[in-house]
Amino acid sequence: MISKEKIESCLKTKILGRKIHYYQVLSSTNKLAKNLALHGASEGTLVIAEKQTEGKGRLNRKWFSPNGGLWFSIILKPKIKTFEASKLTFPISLAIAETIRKTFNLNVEIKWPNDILINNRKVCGILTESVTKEKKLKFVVVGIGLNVNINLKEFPENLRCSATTLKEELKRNVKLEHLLCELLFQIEREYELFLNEDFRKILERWKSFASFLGKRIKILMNGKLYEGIAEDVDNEGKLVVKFLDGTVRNFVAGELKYNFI
Ligand code: BT5
Repeated sequence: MISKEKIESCLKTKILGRKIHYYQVLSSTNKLAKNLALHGASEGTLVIAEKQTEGKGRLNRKWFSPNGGLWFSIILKPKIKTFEASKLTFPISLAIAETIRKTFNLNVEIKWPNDILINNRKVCGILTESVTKEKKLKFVVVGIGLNVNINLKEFPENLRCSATTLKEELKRNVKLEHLLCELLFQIEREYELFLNEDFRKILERWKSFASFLGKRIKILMNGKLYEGIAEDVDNEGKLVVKFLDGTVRNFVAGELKYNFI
């Protein structure tokens, strides 16, 4: 069980998690966080659930969220242009990857745009949802799903080959509250840098986790499959792909695959 008191006592942040909404069971932390933000919840508000019954991925996909994981959402209110909100996944995924590497000494990778992988298997997903009013960015809900103390055999069969958990990798359980506090601390740090610093500097560090760069990749976008070399991620966060005929295209979104045979 996650203890709200334990979270409060290990928090080192200034704004993230200073207001906590804790639930044993919730449909989706992102859904509730969005609702709270629409009703005026402050920046940094954290929604966390032990278990989600309708955990959401991107494009209405489902996120498997049983007991033992960290399923949480944070409300952010960055003073940035609406089109820049999609860049937020970069400081967030960088903070998560850095925390996992530093805390557990695990070899972690980031797969564009928003997956955290260990040994080529997904351990964490991020869902960023922006709400705008009259074209202005009102708030962003960042939802993070991290597989922690879960055995792989509890996963639905179709995910067992593509997913992993920290417990599977470390062969032990991890203290959820401590890990959450560390994650929030790093996320806040990277978020502040994102607001005050050149995005390119964050991207540079992000790229050190991006082992797909330079590799042969396939990318599925709007039902169409493209194949080429992942050349770079540009300063807008778009994936630059060089096709076999030499032409280059920048992708805003899509499903990336690499390390295939
Ligand atoms: C994501 O979507 O990776 C974003 C996941 C965000 C989940 C968090 S949990 C807290 C917050 N509240 C929510 O309701 N959501 C957020 P996407 O890139 O679309 O990946 C979804 C795909 O990952 C699914 O279609 C499955 O193939 C796979 N998947 C589902 N559950 C998984 C899990 N627990 N671990 C690894 N892979 C999973």
